[in-house]
Amino acid sequence: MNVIEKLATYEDQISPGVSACVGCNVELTLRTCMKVLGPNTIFAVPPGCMGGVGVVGWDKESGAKTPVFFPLLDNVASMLAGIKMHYERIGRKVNVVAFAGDGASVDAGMQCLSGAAERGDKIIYICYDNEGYMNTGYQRSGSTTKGAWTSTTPVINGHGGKKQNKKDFPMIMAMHDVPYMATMSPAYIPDMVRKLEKAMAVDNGLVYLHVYNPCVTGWGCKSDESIEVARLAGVPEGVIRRAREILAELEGGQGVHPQPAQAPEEDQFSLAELGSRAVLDRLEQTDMNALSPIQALNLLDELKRMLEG
Ligand SMILES: Cc1ncc(C[n+]2csc(CCOP(=O)(O)OP(=O)(O)O)c2C)c(N)n1
Ligand code: SF4
Repeated sequence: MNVIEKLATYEDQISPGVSACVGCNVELTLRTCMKVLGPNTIFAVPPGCMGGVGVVGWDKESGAKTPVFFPLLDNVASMLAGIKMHYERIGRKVNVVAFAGDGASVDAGMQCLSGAAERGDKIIYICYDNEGYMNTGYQRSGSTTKGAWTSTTPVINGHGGKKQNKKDFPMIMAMHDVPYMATMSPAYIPDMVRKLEKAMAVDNGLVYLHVYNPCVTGWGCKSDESIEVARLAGVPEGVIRRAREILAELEGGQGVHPQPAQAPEEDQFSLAELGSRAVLDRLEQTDMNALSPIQALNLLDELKRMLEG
């Protein structure tokens, strides 16, 4: 059975009919994560889109089949750390999970998340990164990309946008020496499922999972482009290959072994480029003002022959 077939056998833990925008891939991510995490899970969703669309409940009815908390924007990790400690104390193994936006994670809740990571609290923290405070009107966050339009970083006639770089939060969390950190994308669901399974097996500290979730409404894409836009954020195959090698080395506990620097491909001249380089050298050596018309014509002919090889 492949990963997608296996996923289809898991029960949806989120109520049907939450009111996320049509095509919202954060909802897809949440449903996928909760399917894999399963019923033995307690989770928290702070204020933000997923809280706002009803996952934390409406009118005293729960929006999920497993217990769900609605913490503050800035105390998600510390609240869950307390819940996990309680279950550890009574000897019950349960997944304690955060599903929080980038505003709640990389900005407002960073202090308590950093503390939980450093203490080694055994929670799974999932940050859905839609690169802004979307639920309150698409304001910029520390995770918004440089140059991007948001309602607080307008772009007018091609100028403006966010001035600062995106905070590299997955790396910041990895530097906390957590036992497992991974990035995920709704465009690669089998990869997401494997990483969640790995996360559930960790029992010696905080797991941090960072999901890249384009926001169809805030980014102004069509609802049927949601996954395509997430896929466009991918990096070249060579980078992914090297990242896998580094990951395997880190997971093997041996540290990273830098590779000898390889000549960038641009340094490999093609024959045509060598020809044009010789042409450039020839032109540099020539004093154009000293040429008669016939000499100039002869030079043109010579350069043409050089380029033709
Ligand atoms: C301390 C605090 N400041 C502001 C708010 C108002 N607020 C509610 S939801 C939200 C946006 C959260 O953004 P993010 O965590 O990125 O989630 P998203 O809306 O993108 O899903 C804000 C600012 C709040 N609830 N608490
Ligand atoms: S605003 Fe964006 S993240 Fe929020 S529900 Fe709509 S599409 Fe999803």
